[in-house]
Amino acid sequence: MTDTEYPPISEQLDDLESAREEGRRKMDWAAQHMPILEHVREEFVADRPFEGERIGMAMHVEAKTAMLVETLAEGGAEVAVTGCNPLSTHDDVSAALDTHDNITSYAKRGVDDEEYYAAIEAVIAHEPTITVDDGMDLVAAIHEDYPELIDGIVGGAEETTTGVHRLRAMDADGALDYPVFAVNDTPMKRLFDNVHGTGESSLASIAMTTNLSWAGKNVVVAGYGYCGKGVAQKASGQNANVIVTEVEPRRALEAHMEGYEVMPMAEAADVGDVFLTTTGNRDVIVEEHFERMQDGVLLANAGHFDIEIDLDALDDLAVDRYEARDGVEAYEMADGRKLNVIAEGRLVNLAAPVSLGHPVEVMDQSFGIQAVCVREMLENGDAYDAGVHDVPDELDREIAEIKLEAEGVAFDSLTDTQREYMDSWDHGT
Ligand code: RBV
Repeated sequence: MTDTEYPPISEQLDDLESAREEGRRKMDWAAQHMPILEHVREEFVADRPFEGERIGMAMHVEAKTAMLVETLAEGGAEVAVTGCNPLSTHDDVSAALDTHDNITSYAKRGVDDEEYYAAIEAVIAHEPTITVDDGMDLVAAIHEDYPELIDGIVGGAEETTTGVHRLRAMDADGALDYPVFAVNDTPMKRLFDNVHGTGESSLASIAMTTNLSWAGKNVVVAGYGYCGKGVAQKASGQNANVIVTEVEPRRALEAHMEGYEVMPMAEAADVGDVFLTTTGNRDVIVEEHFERMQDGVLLANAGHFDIEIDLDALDDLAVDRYEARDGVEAYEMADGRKLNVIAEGRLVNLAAPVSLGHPVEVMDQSFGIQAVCVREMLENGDAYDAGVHDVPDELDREIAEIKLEAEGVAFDSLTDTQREYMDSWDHGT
């Protein structure tokens, strides 16, 4: 392994022993609710499929992610990991991971931009043969600054919608020089993590941060993709009145047909009590909207990057600004209205002080897919050209079947006659 200037977490904490203990306690809890990773881990411990490989990771370093990191390390890999958001790391978990012989963790909460990228460079200095990203920062840094490493990279896997979007743009430009699995897009990830995970954890984080109720509120959900659908569904389940904003006509219609009010943000700004962005795009809530909002509104973002709410414009409008509670910044307007921003407009389910990320069960699914994608890339890397690849359907099914078995849910299988019927085209009326 190469030495780097940026120190691992173990060299950055004062009370290392108690941090490690607490981190391990959090991981033990997560592990008890992650049957998929447990199953995959047993297989990896027996087969050691990653012997001699170096895996570089940039993810939200907390207890569930730690179980993925350990699972890969137990499969024989040397793993170097850092965060993918300056506020989502749990330092104690990072410290617990760093004790493992095969793992170096650089993740630390509250880093500034410079430290964030220095930690990414420290991971890259391990010269990974596989990358696992959440948001594509690792792939981007390797392509921009260390292209000489690309020849040695078998492939990668990407966790989130924003990362896959960036990768597809890069691929379309002919600029992506190794194969990457779009883990986000596979059913076992997208239909559960994006919908239920984002829905539950975003609302839980906002409720815990503010101690305010959902019932009776006008909740404006910007974007009706999988994340927006989950947020809308769960807010509705908490007795909020949900308003959806969209730019895509089919999605706007879908939201309308599913019983939500649909209107432009300029109108929603007048009536919303809580605003939650899930679009993945920038400038979703901007000055003209801030000017129309009611006193006391809550503003939060559940998209990967902190670009959806224009905080610079809000800051310019504000005559005063103060921390109203842990994780809540109040911006006071000239007319006395206060607009409350949660978690600095960063991914609210991971970046607020009380946030814990998605529930354990959904991350077990997402990370189960990650683990078998890494295995697939190493076993069959030659089959994948440079570019973005769908997760092979049999891997998605493999994870679904492990989960169903763990849940004790039995399901039917096709008879030979049914299979033959489905495969043929000559059965008419
Ligand atoms: N996510 N990770 C967690 N480790 O607690 N919670 C959510 C965690 C992932 C999720 O898969 C989503 O695609 C991504 O974070 C957004 O950065």
